[in-house]
Amino acid sequence: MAAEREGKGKVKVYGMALSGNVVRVATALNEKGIDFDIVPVDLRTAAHKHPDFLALNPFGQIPVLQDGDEVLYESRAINRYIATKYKAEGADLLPAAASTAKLEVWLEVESNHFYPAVSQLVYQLLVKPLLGGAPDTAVVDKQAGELAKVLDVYDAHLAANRYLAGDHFTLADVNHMGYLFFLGKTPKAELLTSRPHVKAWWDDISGRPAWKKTAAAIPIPPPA
Ligand SMILES: N[C@@H](CCC(=O)N[C@@H](CS)C(=O)NCC(=O)O)C(=O)O
Repeated sequence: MAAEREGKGKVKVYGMALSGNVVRVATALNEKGIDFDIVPVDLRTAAHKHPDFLALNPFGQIPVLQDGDEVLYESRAINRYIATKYKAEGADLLPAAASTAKLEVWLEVESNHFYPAVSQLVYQLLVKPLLGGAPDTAVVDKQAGELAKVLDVYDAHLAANRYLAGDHFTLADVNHMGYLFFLGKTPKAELLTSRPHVKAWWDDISGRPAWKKTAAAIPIPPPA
């Protein structure tokens, strides 16, 4: 454990392991080998709108990270904090040898292109049925079409790059993993498996021991 962490208590992640944004943070913490507890915040009971939780995140969204005196929201900012503060722990997610330019571009691509399409698809196909609802087929078709176009770009990029930032696994890969996992659990999993370079990338990064630990804590069966 990092020397800086001594005496500060265990890291806490407020949220639910069924949230892709919470899994994003869990992925980074496990890559760093940082022990943490998930403090349950159940969206189904609107716990994220309770005053106690709004005191941690006034936007009323999960995840929130508590690391000693530091209380942070916004999963991508949290992951940048983890990668920077604990640079020397576990996997270096911001390695000097990686292309900084590609790293920054693909962090933005995740947030602006991948996430908007995949999160809506996962919500319709996985979360809504778990909550007892039915997917809206018009939304599913539209978002599947959007995601297909986005993943075509990934496939071309990954044909020439082992990881998103080039030869090295980085924060850019980490930030995708939760939603790639959830996509793989939907009837639209072929969006992931039918693109050879995207599939090879996912097979590679999902084979990492830290990811296996992250996936094992998600309360749906791991990918076949
Ligand atoms: N930009 C935020 C998004 C967080 C987010 O959308 N969390 C969802 C769960 S996956 C949530 O709390 N939804 C409830 C709400 O928005 O009221 C982040 O990356 O942390």
